[in-house]
Amino acid sequence: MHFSQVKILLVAAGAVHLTNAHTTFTNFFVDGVDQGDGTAVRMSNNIQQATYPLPNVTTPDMACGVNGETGVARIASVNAGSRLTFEYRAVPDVSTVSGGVSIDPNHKGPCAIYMKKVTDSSASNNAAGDGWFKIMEDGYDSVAGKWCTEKLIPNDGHLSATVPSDLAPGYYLVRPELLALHQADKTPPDPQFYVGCAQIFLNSSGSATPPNTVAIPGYVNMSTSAMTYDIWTVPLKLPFPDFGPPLYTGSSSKRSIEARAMNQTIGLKPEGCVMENVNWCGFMPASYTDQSSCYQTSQNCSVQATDCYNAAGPTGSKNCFNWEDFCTAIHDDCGSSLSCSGPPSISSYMPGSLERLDQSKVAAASGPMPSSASLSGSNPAAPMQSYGAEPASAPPSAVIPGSSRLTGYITDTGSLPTNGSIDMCGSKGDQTCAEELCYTAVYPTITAARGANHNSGNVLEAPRTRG
Ligand SMILES: [Cu+2]
Repeated sequence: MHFSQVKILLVAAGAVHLTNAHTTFTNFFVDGVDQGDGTAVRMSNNIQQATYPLPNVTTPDMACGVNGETGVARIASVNAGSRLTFEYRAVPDVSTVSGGVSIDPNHKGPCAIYMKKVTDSSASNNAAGDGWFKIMEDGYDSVAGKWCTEKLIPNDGHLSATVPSDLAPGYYLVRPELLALHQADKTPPDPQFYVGCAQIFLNSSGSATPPNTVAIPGYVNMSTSAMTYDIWTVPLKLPFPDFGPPLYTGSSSKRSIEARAMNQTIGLKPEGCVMENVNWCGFMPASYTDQSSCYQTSQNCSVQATDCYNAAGPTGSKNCFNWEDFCTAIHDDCGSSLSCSGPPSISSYMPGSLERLDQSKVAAASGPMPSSASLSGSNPAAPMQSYGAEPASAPPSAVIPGSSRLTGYITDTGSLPTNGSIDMCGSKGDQTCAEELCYTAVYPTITAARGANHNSGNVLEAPRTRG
């Protein structure tokens, strides 16, 4: 099967998704600045089922979703009082669809955002249990006649909250929650939760510890009236029976002078990280001055590409393609001359800069907000430590067609070359290229290419077990 055919199937699969679109939390913005797809996000690593609702309301996965007890490497830096915006997508890898939707319109129900203070938000096994407090909730808007989930659809899947400005500094998990109630009136009732977690470090001069926390799971069970609420009754029985702890919005006048100063030491963008995809970082391969060292550099680059694809997950491998193109340039360099030197500049291989939200639009489109303190517009000094390397003038993120990639290595996904030295050395007329070096340099890239295809390849529609 050729890539062009794969691409068509991908598009078709995306179209199928649109009619029965589940959803998942894929990325978040800090004061309107996108932190990157999957970056500092705990989400399911099951590419086929990442958008599925949780199977019941008492599973430990209610805390941070499937695989939610597994910490990821990165932690976003957030200032107290910042606006956090969480993006939900029906198709997590936006490079496989155009004009993707956030959630099926029949998935009507409330939203909320919770936080939990932890010792290290990148550590594993700290999500389920006590300590969760609520900083945002939105149920049914009787003026607009819309559920919170319905507001996500025209709002690019975005759910926002302001971080209470008096919270103590430190590491937190932040948990957006959607509850779809379209099956809650059925027998048996089937309330469907969509949750995930963002890993953050909160810079704050506050010292508050919210008094009302709950355990997740445990804060709801099937006796909780909202779990069986009938959204199809006309007229609706209002008010909607909210659940969970009371909202904590803090108070800007409650700052303590005894607050401990605390700086983020974990989860920062590593020194020397020149390209990112999800929580993977690419590091500049060693410089080279001759062909032998060039192939070593090429191999290092390809191994990193493989790591990138393997770490990609449901949001896809977009930037891994960029990295692989960079590796291809290095490899071409090795074969082009007996006195090669490099690596070449990476600048023309960099992905486009990450999205910035129009904060005034975000505020206008969002539901009730716990605080108006942060609505005064975008903050150009927003935490950009994660993405400082990217030029501000770069074009917006481009969708990278998988079909145009990797053709230098393989043109048919159904066959792997048995000899890694084919073409890559021979076609360069490079008589001195040692086959062994060439093989090890090329082979990881081919592996990576196949990984890329798998990672973005929701070609087979996964069976839907729940509506
Ligand atoms: Cu669904």
